[in-house]
Amino acid sequence: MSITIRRFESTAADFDQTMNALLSWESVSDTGVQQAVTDIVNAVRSRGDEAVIEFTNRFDRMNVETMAQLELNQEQLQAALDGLPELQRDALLAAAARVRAYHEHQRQDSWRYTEADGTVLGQKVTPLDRVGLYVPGGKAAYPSSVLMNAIPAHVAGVQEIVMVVPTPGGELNQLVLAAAAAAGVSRVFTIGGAQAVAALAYGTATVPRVDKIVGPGNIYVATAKRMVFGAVGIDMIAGPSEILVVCDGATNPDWIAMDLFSQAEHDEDAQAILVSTEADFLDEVQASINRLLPTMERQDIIRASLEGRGALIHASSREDALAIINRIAPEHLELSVADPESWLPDVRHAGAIFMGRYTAEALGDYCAGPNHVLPTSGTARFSSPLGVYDFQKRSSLIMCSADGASELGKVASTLARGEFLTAHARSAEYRIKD
Ligand code: HSO
Ligand code: ZN
Repeated sequence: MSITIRRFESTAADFDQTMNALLSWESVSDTGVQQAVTDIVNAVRSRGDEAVIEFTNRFDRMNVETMAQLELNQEQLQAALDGLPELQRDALLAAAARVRAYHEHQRQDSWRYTEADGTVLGQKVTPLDRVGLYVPGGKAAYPSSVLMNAIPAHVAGVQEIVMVVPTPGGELNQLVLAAAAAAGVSRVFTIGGAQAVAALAYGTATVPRVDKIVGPGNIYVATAKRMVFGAVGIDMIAGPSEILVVCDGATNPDWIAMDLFSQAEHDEDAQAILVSTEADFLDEVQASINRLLPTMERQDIIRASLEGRGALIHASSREDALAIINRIAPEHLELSVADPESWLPDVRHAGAIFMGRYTAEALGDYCAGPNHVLPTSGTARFSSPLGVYDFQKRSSLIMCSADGASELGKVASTLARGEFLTAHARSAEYRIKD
């Protein structure tokens, strides 16, 4: 049975509206969820561990009495890593090493300079003290995401990384625990949902209060993260995953079909779009899709994603293709073209740019090195991949010389008097030399 993916022409009169409709994505905000999460967050905030235990027993079908039963120790994490089949352990460690090496390049250093009057100015960079990492349970528990979230924090110099992961029915995911060991996670609690987010945000007798919470989660987790934002920092709230492949028509159509599938298989709401200046090539990829889909384990999800939100777009020119890229501001952009370097200067908005026919997004998802936590739903217009910089903060440094204080004092005093702030003016004036 063939699959129907919408086809569009960049020259169509209504192409703008078509794109708007294609890209519109409403994150569902449900008042029932909102209320449930408020109740959970408040309960954890006021009753701490006791509430965490209650919710965990109820939602994750557990039967524990103490928080000690909901914490894993380092030996358990190491045992998970040691217990993996060798091939899997080697792959995990190879990925961790590549991701670490890439992120080392992102570390920002403190800097300072001296003004002519001897005043020293600068910026001091400090890692966050403690970070919480949310890892979903069940089918969306990706060990690769543990690496991608924990390694940049570790590289930034964060001293304590506290991971939470629900274990519905008590089932532990050994690969997730192994990834935690490989990434340098400090503590792991087997709790999840809004209760875990609240415990990290406010702290309980057992769960330490963190400074920032990162990591993906379901609607309850996302709602809880939004709710505790302010008390703690949070990362972005991710929308469904997307890929935009741009191809000049000379890549094997099976490769392109599978690249589209690789995003589509994440979830029914994921979006996979192919743009090409060659109309015949779109036909070839459509044929590959029809032939390959029945061979896919997740064919139902892929079909729903491609039929619901996918598209094959014929661009009349390279300029049109570039305009589409920048309009979409995709999370992942594959430039499957002969000379990706020549396209790059005109690509303004994309979370990650995969250059050339060999660079499958899947390689970036796991092990190329860059982070796979990327801005979704067009937010690449103003935001960046998760990185070391998300776990470092900056303090300004000002150290005035006597001469500097005297000169700056005159400027500050004049401006302060303009604002009728006399104490500011006099504080500055005390330091003016006669
Ligand atoms: N493509 C996903 C990341 C991922 N893929 C994890 C496989 N595992 C979002 O960027
Ligand atoms: Zn992926």
